[in-house]
Amino acid sequence: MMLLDFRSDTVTRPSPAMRRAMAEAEVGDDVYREDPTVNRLEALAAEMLGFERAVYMPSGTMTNQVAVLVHTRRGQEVILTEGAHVYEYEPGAMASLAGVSPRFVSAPYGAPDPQEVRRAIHDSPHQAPTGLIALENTHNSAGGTVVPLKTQRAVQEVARAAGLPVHLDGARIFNAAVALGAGVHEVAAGFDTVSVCLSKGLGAPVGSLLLGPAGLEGEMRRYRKMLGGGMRQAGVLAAAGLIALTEGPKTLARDHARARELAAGLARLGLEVDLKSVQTNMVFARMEDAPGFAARLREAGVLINALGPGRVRFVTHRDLPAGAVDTALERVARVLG
Ligand code: TLP
Repeated sequence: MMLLDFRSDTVTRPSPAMRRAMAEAEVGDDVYREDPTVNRLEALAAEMLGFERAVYMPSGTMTNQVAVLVHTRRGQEVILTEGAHVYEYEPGAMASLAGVSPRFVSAPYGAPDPQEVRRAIHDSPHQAPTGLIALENTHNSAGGTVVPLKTQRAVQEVARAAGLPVHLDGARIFNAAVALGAGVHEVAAGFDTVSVCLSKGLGAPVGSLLLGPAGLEGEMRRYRKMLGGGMRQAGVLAAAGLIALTEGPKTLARDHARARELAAGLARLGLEVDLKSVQTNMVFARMEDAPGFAARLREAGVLINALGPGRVRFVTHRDLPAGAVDTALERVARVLG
């Protein structure tokens, strides 16, 4: 029986073209800025996303945390949307590395009310001062939902008025752009820094980029080195990243269509799926014993993740074989008895 892996789009393996590019990559010592392939990847990403600079790092956790480090001082607060990856799934890094705490605002489908963001800003001697505001697009724990550009702009205006920087966790910014029918530079516009992952739906084996202004580049590189992300001959990885950046976005619309099909099928089988939240490549279902269901489904040949006790997540991606959605639905039906 062929296992179908819906746990995440991070499970994708490098394509044959990536493997070839990796084998043939021109390399140098990237800590000296001498890796030509990394330099090309950073220049291309900066151009595509409309930023002065991009810095290549091993993971989206590192790009997010370096952003927190460059924007904040110890003791400050970071305003985040509820469920934000930068706090919920980055093992306490914000507190432990930057010494900052989160202040959550509610965010239906990942989009906060800009006025609530404004009210969450602190600037008094009695409270932790706000140092940063961050959005996430697409918003993972809200369902892989797309934050409208209008909401992003309104939050950016609130931030500007208060003199605060705004970061975007754009791990899946290309999924957001495809779903919005917008250019990726439009989704990235107006933020001080943006984190973009190459190793999710775009298919690279490793790597993320932190985009920002030239004035922050030195700090971004210093914190990357401090956290152990100075990678030397990283061109072997960046070569796959270049293909991910140029070719990867082309298959995302298909991933989204498959997620919609899967969601409709799961709903037909009686699972509690909020179809309105199925906007990109994720499908969440609520249930009583999520870990138990995930374990039984694994026995039947479908891998998924339980996110907490009451929710499971299915993620579609480029490495799912033809017919994967139908087969997965058959196996789910069998498990449901
Ligand atoms: N998310 C992973 C898990 O950590 C949940 C996944 O399988 O979805 N931002 C967002 C919005 C993410 O979803 C992720 C990864 C990251 C940042 C971190 O990226 P990595 O895994 O490269 O550190």
